[in-house]
Amino acid sequence: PGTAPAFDVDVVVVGAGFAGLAMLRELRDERGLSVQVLEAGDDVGGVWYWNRYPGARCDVDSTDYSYSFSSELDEEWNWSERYATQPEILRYVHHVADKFDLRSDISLGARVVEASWDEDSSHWHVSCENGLTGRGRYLVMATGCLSATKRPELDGLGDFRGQVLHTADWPAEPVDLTDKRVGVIGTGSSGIQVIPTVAPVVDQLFVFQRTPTFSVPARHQVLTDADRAAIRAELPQRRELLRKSPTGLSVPITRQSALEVDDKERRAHYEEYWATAGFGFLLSYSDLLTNRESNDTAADFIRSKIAERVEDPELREKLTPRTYPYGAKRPCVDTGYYETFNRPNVTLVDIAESPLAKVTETSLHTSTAEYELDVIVFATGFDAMTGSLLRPEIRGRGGETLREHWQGGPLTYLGLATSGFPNMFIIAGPGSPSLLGNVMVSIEQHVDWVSDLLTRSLAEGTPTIEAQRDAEAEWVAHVNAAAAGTLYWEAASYYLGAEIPGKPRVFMPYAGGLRRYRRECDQVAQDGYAGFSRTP
Ligand code: NA7
Repeated sequence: PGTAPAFDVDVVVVGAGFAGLAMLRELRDERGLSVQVLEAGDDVGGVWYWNRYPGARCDVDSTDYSYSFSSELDEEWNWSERYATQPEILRYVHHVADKFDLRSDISLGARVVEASWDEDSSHWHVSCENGLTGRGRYLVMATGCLSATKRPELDGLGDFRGQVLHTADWPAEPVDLTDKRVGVIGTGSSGIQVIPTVAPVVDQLFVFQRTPTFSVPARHQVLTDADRAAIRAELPQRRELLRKSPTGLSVPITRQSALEVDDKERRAHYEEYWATAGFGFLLSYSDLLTNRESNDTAADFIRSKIAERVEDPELREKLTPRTYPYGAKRPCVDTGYYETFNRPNVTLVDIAESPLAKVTETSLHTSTAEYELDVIVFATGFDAMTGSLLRPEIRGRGGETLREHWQGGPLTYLGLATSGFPNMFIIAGPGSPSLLGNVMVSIEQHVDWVSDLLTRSLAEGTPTIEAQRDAEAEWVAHVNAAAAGTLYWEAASYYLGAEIPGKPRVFMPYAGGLRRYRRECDQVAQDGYAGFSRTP
């Protein structure tokens, strides 16, 4: 109270991850708008700043998981590996921030706790936990779809005398796990990366698994100069392909159903994808996510591979997913994950059978046993898609909070805006395809599209932009329809809000594909931004 606002800008961008940085550069350098970025972390990078756990890597090829806006940037940056590690991605982010002088418009350590739409001035008033306040005509939430961390409530956790860590909130200073007794809770993408990485270092590793995971070998490789030269030579075509693809991934797409071929041909086809595709294994046939019978063929193939990778039959059975279709939860890619359980110092604890019960000074207890530990690692993921948008208090027209507006599940128009919250835009939010493919391609589409909308509205003297309620309802229906015929409903996944007790069960990402999504957004723009009210 009493402090003068620290900023008064055209656009307040919340978050300095890949999305926030792209938004800042585009709006400031290409569109001439003033921008203030507010970032909770003490440095830029978003998810790649926080997820510093051992073994953290991107599941998408580094070439495809990079910005496409600057050929100079492409020329000077050399990715060293097919899948970049977290430190290398962070170096890339720093390089971008420095090269395009982005830091001058970013406040670090500024976690937004409140944003309110002021009807009289048609501005957003924004406050941060550290006392920083200011206003902007527009508010862009670039807070990430997997960034609000989630940790199960465990009785007695505060009494534990060892170290408690979360993969997505890993300390900046190195954590020495050498010869420690470590427990990892969670076997999603993060668990699957941290487990094989720390197993050779620690004394004992206990893996607390609730649901076994489908994972396909990542096929990680170090890139040679020749690889990089080949990638560069094809980069423009590759980028074009990504932009036109339904997933933003550079994996060949098959239009064939898994049921159109006989067993022998199918197995050969799966072997081919298994050998190279990584995450793209999911695209090996066109109907793996829409036809259970087709899905079963892929799931059986992966299960047969797990059987080859795990020696002990009982352990193998516990590690084999059987209760949900492959891909209905976000599929994982790994390097030596299943094989890690063949090590004598690694123990799998089935917490579906014996749930976690409590923590004491020395141990993590399940309902049937006690595990003495020095370190507990939560690899339990995030409050996906909506968590980072609902943690701050966002108040729109008439003081309605976003939490109130979304109490039955997120409502968006094109995944980019929500009615009653004028001049607020979301990057990679619910209702966008961002979580079902390469998020970088979604981010760049959102950034360009929203930037066009802002500059055009400002030029036309209609700076106040609001998604119409009926357009929002139609988009939500369209998002539901796109997911209707899929197998996504058959797993308790974060796509559906199943990761948080009490969260509304609605399918949040747009399953119609990035290509179709882009077409729909382009059509809306062509129709004079149909579905948005734009007023002086
Ligand atoms: P995920 O994929 O959401 O995985 C979280 C894991 O933690 C998963 O195995 C969960 O089991 C488990 N979990 C979550 N809550 C609990 C509780 N309360 N008790 C026991 N186990 C629990 O998060 P990640 O960080 O691995 O990956 C996130 C994204 O990063 C990933 O999708 C990629 O996009 C990169 P469950 O399956 O729910 O039974």
